[in-house]
Amino acid sequence: MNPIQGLKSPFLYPMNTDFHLRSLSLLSEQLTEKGIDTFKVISQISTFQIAVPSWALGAGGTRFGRFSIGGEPRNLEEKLEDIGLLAKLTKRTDAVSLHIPWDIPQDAEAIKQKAASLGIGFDAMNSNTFQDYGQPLSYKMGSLSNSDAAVRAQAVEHNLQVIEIGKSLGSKGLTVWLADGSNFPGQAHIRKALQWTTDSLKEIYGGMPADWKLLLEYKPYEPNFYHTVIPDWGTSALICRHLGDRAKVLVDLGHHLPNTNIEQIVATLMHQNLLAGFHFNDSKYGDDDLSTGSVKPYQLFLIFCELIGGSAEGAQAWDSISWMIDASHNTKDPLEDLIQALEAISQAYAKALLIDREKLTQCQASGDVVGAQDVLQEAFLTDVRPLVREARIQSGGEGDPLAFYRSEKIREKLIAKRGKNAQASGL
Ligand SMILES: [Mn+2]
Repeated sequence: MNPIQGLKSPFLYPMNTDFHLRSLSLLSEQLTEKGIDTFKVISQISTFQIAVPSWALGAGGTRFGRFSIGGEPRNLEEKLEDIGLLAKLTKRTDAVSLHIPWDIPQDAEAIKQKAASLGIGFDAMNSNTFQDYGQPLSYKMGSLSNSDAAVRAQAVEHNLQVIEIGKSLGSKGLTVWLADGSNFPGQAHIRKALQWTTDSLKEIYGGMPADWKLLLEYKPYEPNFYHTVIPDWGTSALICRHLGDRAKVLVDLGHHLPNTNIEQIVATLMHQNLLAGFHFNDSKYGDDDLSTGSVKPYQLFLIFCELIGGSAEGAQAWDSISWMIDASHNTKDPLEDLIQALEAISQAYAKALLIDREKLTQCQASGDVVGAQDVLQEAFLTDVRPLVREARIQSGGEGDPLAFYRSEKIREKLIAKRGKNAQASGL
């Protein structure tokens, strides 16, 4: 019997319903034959939510220039409205990650209410000590690692303020990414810089409420090109060990040297219960901040293999991991790009859910290399789009969010409302 017979999807927007139901039906039959529960997979995809940062709604630009997209949000309220729209169409996001000082709420209670009315909560807060933004002392020579104790104190104080703002909004985490490092050999005392950073982070960690976590991001280079104080997951993990259980390592997919085995990093961190979460993006060379899944979808799939395996085997709880998109939009409409990214992440997750774990374990135990690769490929090559679509529809989202966005001319409407040269704060 067709396991999805009788299932009627309440499409909000006209699309090829018949095609969708036939695809879903066929896929469901194939999965049932493999012993996979289609409904369970759909419900797992449905509950998976990825936060969107407040800086992702406008055109990012590069150091060579910035090209306006038009109709970009002009303030925090409009950023929330854009994320609210994404939430409504995709049902894959339910939280915003705020960047301070770019998005300091003037009236925290009003912002909290506005977000709630749009179905949005507040994910981890992001502090910023990588630029001078009107504060008394400059971060040109570093912030938490600065050789001047007064600068370090100022940077610590900023982070403590970010925690206070986050508390007023209901956030439960602080993400710290440092640009600290040096451009030339001899410029910085490498050991002292690491110690100062650790000491500064201890003060920040001590200022967090007991139910908060600290997400410590690493990056090998840029904006500093000779040395970065927290260049890799290992250094981040070392510092976290000095801070406490609620400090964990944040993996930004673009923050690795080319060809780094990121799925191995994920597995290792989970093994130590040290994985804080993700900043999803994709890259060809470095911190390109391209749309997730646009360049290396197989890598993203392999990362989810480790995540699902690690959580199923009890290495680290799935719910303890934070999910966020961190991409920059230079050529695409940010909302269209975010729709694509949310879709790509959902697909990678869905494919990884289809892996025959038992068979994979057998292959690993018996040294069947060909078989192991085949197990992974079998899952990866499955077209899971009907599952992702059905999950979205069942949650009340659009069957085809991108088509809806385009046919409803949403960008044109935003330009009419906000103007052609509207610009988001901080970009
Ligand atoms: Mn990041």
